[in-house]
Amino acid sequence: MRGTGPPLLLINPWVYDFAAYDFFAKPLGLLYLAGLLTACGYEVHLIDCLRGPHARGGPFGTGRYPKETLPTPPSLQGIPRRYGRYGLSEAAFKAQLSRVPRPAAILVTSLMTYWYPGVAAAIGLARKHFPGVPVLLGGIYATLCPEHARRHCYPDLVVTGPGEVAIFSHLAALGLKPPITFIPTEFDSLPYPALHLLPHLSYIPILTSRGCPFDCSYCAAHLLQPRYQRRRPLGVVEELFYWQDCLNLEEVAFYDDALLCQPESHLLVILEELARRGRRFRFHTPNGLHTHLITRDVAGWLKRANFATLRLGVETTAPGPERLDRKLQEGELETALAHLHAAGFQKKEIGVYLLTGLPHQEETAVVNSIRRVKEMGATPILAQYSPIPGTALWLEAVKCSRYNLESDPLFHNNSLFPCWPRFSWTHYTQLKHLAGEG
Ligand code: B12
Ligand code: SF4
Repeated sequence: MRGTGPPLLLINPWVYDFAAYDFFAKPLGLLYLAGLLTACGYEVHLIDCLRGPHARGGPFGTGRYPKETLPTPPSLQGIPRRYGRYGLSEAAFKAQLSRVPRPAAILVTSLMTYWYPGVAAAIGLARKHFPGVPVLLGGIYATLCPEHARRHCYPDLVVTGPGEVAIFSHLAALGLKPPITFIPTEFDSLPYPALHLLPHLSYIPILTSRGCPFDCSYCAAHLLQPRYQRRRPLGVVEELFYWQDCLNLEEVAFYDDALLCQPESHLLVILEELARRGRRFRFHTPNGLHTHLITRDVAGWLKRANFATLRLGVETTAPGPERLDRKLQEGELETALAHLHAAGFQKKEIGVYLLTGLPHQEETAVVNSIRRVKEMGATPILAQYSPIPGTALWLEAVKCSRYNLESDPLFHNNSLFPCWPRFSWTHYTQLKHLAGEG
């Protein structure tokens, strides 16, 4: 939909990394802004550097991004992996820029802190193509490392935190007032994210809540979304119907940090209403679910509603005070898995994220967790720890890292295992084999 207001160009930049895969990864924050700005009458254009269709398709609409190998940054020399740019070729990006009318402002999003070279590259090229157009940078990297973003990506402005209210004052300061004034105060009052702007979308990314009531020491959720807010469950159902009708999609990926909180008044209401109205979707929870909230009732509903990719957020199976998460007590994983099995889920359908690479974590603890998860009839999946500035664990991470974490977000890359002093790829490959991933 074209607005009559000032034209804006929104950009989802490339990923620069050793590895990246579209495992239900879409720029939902930027799409929320696109939906809102469109509703306020701006003329919104989007360039998604990670747009599909992907070269090699995976299950349920996931897939591999095209990759162009690039020289490994000097500070990461010696890593036996190919560094590169994932997504559109530079030529394709430039071609897209030339198809867009000169915008009044460029809005760039950012995700992982260590992907900032992709942000800097996209901003550099966009600036060259549209000299003099102001560039606003927001998103996760911008929020977690605003100073670094200013110094290394050269936007005109770094915007931190949720963008829905802030964006209007920044655009107004540039003289770009919206034709329609609408300041959303609640999550429920937001227009839908502009999913239709993504070409070749193969699944619906959806948020039913923002933020998380827990506070695990390695996690940045409370820095990014300080307020825990849930949507009206029936509003979520309407959105799912809307996108299924518009885009003819069945796959749905939940992006919530805390999807299972108070399930009787939230997720179960959504699933019951979908069942009542006879619509079929297939659900995926690439972000881990809170294991201790999986009751018999919840497990039954997850099965009936057709959840195909289940991921449980578990740091370690070891009990004790040294746990860093604040969300799982002894015996709770066993109970949750028993409910999931009783509901009919198979071992291969239940992925248990085990966090590896934490400060002071012994490899033997990971080995034990892998074995324990397998014994319990689930599939261990290794999730590598990425140190994040501002989190409770950050200072400890800085102290014990092999890298100078404070000097460059490139060192936050989870593939480096920056906080394991004796990390070796051979050991890690053995762990992956043990987990059955290798
Ligand atoms: C959903 C999610 C995923 C999804 C998909 C992510 C994607 N889009 O690609 C999946 C499950 C695939 C995923 C995977 C991973 N994730 Co993740 N993920 C998230 C999560 C929970 C939500 C992100 C999101 O979509 N939020 C919803 C939208 C609405 O919010 P938003 O993007 O922040 O946008 C708002 C603002 O930032 C702002 N904004 C955004 N853009 C712009 C632009 C402008 C101009 C302005 C003004 C404002 C603005 O306004 C938006 C609306 O309010 C965050 C935690 C969190 N709570 O944010 C972690 C998080 C981003 N993930 C993280 C990590 C570590 C990972 C993994 C490495 C996990 C692992 N160990 O294996 C992997 C790696 C992914 C990969 N592809 O390689 C870390 C980041 C670490 C870092 N160093 O940066 C986070 C912060 C979680 C944490 N540990 O604290 N993730
Ligand atoms: S429960 Fe999950 S989202 Fe919430 S603080 Fe802990 S790790 Fe972060």
